[in-house]
Amino acid sequence: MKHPFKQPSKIALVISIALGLTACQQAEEEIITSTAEVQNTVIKATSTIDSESAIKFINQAEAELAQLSIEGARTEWVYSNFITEDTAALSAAIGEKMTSRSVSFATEAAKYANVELDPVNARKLHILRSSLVLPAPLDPVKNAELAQISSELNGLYGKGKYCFDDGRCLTQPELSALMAESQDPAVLLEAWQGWREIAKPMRPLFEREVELANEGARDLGFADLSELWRSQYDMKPDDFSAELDRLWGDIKPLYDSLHCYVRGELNEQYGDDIAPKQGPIPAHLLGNMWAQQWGTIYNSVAPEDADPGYDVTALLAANNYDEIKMVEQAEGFFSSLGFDELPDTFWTRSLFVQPKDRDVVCHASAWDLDNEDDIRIKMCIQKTAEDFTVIHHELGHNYYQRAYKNQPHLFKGSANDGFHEAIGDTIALSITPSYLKQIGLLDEVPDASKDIGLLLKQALDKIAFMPFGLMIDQWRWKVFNGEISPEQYNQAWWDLREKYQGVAAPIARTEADFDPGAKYHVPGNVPYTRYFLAHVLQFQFHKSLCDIAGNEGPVHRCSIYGNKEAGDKLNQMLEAGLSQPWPEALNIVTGTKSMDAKAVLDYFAPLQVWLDEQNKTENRQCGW
Ligand code: X8Z
Ligand code: ZN
Repeated sequence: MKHPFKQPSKIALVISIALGLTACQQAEEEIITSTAEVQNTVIKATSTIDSESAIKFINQAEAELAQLSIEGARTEWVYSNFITEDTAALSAAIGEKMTSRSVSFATEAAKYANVELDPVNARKLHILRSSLVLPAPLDPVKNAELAQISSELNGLYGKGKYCFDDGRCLTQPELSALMAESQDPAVLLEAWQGWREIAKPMRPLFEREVELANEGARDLGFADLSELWRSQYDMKPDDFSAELDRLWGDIKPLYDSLHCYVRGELNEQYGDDIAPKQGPIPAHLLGNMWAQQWGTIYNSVAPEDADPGYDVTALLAANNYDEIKMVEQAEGFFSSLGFDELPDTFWTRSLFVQPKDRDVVCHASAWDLDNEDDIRIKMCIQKTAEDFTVIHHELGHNYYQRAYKNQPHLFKGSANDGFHEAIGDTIALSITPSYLKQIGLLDEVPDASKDIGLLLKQALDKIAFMPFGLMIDQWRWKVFNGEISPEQYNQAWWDLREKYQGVAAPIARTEADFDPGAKYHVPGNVPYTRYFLAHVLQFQFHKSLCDIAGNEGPVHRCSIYGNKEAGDKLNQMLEAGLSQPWPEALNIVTGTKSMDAKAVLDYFAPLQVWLDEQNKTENRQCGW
């Protein structure tokens, strides 16, 4: 659901940029500026290009960013919690300021590119230069226009609702709940189509946003915004793209087997007219507004003989879990690993329940308001298994933020943005039956014969997500570099949805639609590849932490709950923040410096065998 890592309000979007931090985190979006005086000083002071002036510039920029990040975070927090014309204007104003300062620092940083510096300052310089995700052109009029557009796009998403004929107007989380619960294809189709209406007015704004941000990226010496986004991974941009292809190539056979199985089951449930046996799966039948995670249709596709027979949503209800109790339980997991409890202000300042009386950005996010201890989440929690996992996801951001709080400001971030997204998910992989029993939610741990059901449930969320996690930025990068023109936005979107996910729009779409805008991270300008990376990394982390915890059984049954050694190791990586290239951070927990899909494939190996057997027995023709 929601993002932000800080989530993304517009400001955040604009700024996160600057610091390379992760999208979901508020704090990361930095800010800059405060007085015109300071701004001028920075530029003038650096007219001599030597290491001494470079270091002086870096220190000055870092100090200013640290100061401004707090102003920006507060403004964005208020905007996302109270979307009105006034808070939108404040958000646009701070976005404009932050972007102008970030761009100024990035421009200045480029001048020192050839100066020899110690590794710490060289890294800080690179961060200053390449961490923007929405760079504005140097022209202040264009900067103001970009800030305005970015704010407006966020507002359109946050305020989005669809009204049914009977007068019920549903917000995004409410429509998502409907998509997860209903099995009536007509209702699913209406919710699917209705939500996408909110995105139509975004199209001209998005088009102009791309134009301006591309110009900003070029002003900074990048070919386009795609190159800038891909330059944030301690490797050459094209090598990063190749790395993604490599990882996806390893995972695709498992995805294909899952796709084949699910398509066959849906065909049995809905029949040939609604869910054909061949070709891409209609996107409204997968239990999720974007067909990105399919766990909510588990009951429809579960194996009769291996269903573990429990459902976390039902267990939460049966045990009277409300939104706060869900968050407390997630906090308890981190505490069991040795992390300090969340501060009182987390509980008093976070948003856990969707307010009835105002528009808020409901997409879940985690925030760090003061770069120290004022960490919070903002989430319209639904009392479901899915949101129980998302709570762990968000807290992962908060614990990361707090762990790196003693780093210099420019290193207050994750090793790369995929790391920020992976921490809470790693913890959530430990929500196993034995953990549920330990915390009193489950009476009996299902025996090993039920493992296929458990693995299938997990794969419906994790494996189904992977091509989606990849395709969003495959689309955006092509939009940024001009391979996809505005006249092709929607068609190209669906071409990629089909290519990667094997899903199709359930009704004809045209260029009057702007379906990418119906996904939070597009109007929010939050890079999305981070989630694909996180889905690989979390399995590597889980496996390594389970090894540290002395796990000897199958890794899908391992829970690191209560293991301080695993917690310690994890904390070491979190504390390092962005201070080292990500392979070094990865090495701390896993003892390896490369991302590798093997941990994913090993985890799901028994499922892959089972899926292939099922598909063979049913004589299914896989592929689309
Ligand atoms: O946006 C998020 C998080 C906040 S960073 C809730 N996620 C993505 C999404 O909802 O699309 C987590 C998984 C993918
Ligand atoms: Zn996140």
